[in-house]
Formats: sequence, structure tokens, C-alpha cells
Amino acid sequence: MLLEQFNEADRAEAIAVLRPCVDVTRWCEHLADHRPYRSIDELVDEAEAAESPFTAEEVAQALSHHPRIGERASGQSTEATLSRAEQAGLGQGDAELARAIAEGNAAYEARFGRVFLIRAAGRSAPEILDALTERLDNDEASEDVAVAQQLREIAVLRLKGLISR
Ligand code: 2AL
Repeated sequence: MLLEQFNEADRAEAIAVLRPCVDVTRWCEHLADHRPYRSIDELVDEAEAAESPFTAEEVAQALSHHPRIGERASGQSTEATLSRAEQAGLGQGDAELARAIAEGNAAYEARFGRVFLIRAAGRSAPEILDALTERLDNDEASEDVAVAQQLREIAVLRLKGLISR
């Protein structure tokens, strides 16, 4: 969608465009209600800062849409299509790495009680495994900050992909 169309869409439509970026209602409404944007940069600046920090409930809701790293999202929804593209860099080749990531996911879920989330676009499988291993050592408070930051990074990347000049 062009920025101009996003600026002129009705509120419900603008929110519907934003929702697949991150399912945090306050963030979607904030960005919809701050229209019009004069440039993509202005929209991105707003998206990076809006409604920070997300609450624990908002993070949980947003995370519910993310498949595990290494698991291909099924279906044709905008979110599934974006997720598959984001995880494309993982490649299919290395079974050893895939197993290590699956084990890391399980350890993360046992420790923090939620799915391990990372902005996957632009990261290789070894980079993701390193980050996962490192984040397993975080205390809960630092890890809450890390997750919220990754959600926002994914949201901003998705926004840039969905709205163009
Ligand atoms: C994902 C995903 O689907 N896209 C992305 O960047 N990260 N999932 C995840 N568990 O981190």
C-alpha cells in the first residue's frame, strides 16, 4: 500500500493494515490516529516509539502470532507470509543446527514460559542460535526488555514492507 493510501484510509482499514505488524491495539491505534505522515521516515519514527513500553499482556498477545524459529508458518494470512519470508534466511540445510535451535526453543520455553522471539530477517541460523543461547542466561527483567524490543523491530520491518512511498 502506498503511504498516501494509508494516510487516507478510514481508521478501521488503517488499523487492519497495521495489525499484522504487531497485534498490539494501542500501537495500531496510535499510528492510525497520528496520520497523516509526510514520509515513510516519519511513520517509522512514530512506530519505533509509540506506546513504549508494551505491557506484559500486550507482549503475550503479540507473541501468540509468532511461530517458533525453525517452524514454517502455514496459511496465506499476511502474518504467515511475512513470517515465512523473515525465516527464509535460516535455510533448510543444516540438520545439526536445526536440532540445536529446536532444543534451545524448548529450553527457552521451559525457562520463560513463552516462545523465543527474535527478529529473524537478516540473521543466519548460527546467529540466531548464538542469540538464543545468550538470552537463555538473561534474568526475567532483562529478557522482558529483549522480547519487547524484538517485537518492535519485527513490527517496524513489517511496516516498511507493507507501506511504501
Ligand atoms: C519470528 C517470525 O515469525 N519472524 C521473526 O522475525 N521471528 N518468530 C520467532 N519465534 O522469533
